[in-house]
Amino acid sequence: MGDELIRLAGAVQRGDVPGVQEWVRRCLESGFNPGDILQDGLVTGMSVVGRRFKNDEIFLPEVMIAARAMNRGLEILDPYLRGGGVQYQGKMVLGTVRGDLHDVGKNIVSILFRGAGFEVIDLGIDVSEERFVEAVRDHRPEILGLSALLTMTLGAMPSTIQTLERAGYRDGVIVMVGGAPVTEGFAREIGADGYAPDAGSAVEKAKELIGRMGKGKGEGRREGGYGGDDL
Ligand code: B1M
Repeated sequence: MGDELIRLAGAVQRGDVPGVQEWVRRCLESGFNPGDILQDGLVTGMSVVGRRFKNDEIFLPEVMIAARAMNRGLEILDPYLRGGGVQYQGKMVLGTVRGDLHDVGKNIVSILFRGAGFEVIDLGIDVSEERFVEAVRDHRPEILGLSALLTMTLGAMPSTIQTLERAGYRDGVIVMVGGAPVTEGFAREIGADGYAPDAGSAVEKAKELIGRMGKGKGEGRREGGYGGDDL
């Protein structure tokens, strides 16, 4: 790994916003691949933060500061992760579920989906079941993406799916779930359509599901389409 990437990972660990911004720029100038800058610089730095937090070597404020620095770095990297001239793939409504404030992974998902040709409506963090359903009603996305980082907030995933069902919008949208505590088995159990362990494979999974379900690229909605009652 290049010295610049090590410096970048170090700046994330220190929560050094100007340092992160400078090293992302320097890495880009040195010709590093944006995907490697994301993975080997920013994500590697955040993994160390996670490990140190788990071992009680650092505390919440430091973690929060590191996450902020990581997000500032992502903002710079964002345009470079969007390939030029990619084909439109469809629309995604995305958010971190109710009660959960973690957004770093969700932001990476957002960036990589946009980079792959999706229009992403990012609802942010702590998104209630009702807000997700309203966004599905208003934007008619092919994909609804739910992110959760806490075991405690996993329950908001099935309740979002149930709220979607009750409102009559479930059949019209592919529900994808992800985040560190989420597993393939959990996704199946709660009736989600897809799961991916990381943002890159989530993009591939979404394309596969859209292809399989005959959605996206103007092909129309899944059979049954959107019904939809008022919330
Ligand atoms: Co929190 N936190 N945190 N935290 N935090 C974790 C998640 C934890 C594992 C740390 C630990 O104890 N070891 C633990 C959860 C334990 C559990 O429930 N299993 C934890 C805890 C306990 C808490 C608090 C409860 C702490 C407290 O208050 N005592 C609290 C909860 C607040 C709340 O949400 N209500 C809390 C708070 C915070 C901060 C605010 C300080 C900060 C978040 C700031 C922010 O996000 N802006 C924070 C952070 C940063 C972390 C760790 C250190 C790092 C998370 C991260 O950004 N990872 C985390 C420890 C860890 O993960 N090792 C931890 C990097 C990111 C790139 O990975 O988010 O996994 P990740 O995303 C990946 C994949 O999961 C996947 O793709 C992404 C990129 O490839 N993915 C998807 C994510 N969403 C997807 C959706 C998809 C598909 C893939 O489809 C739709």
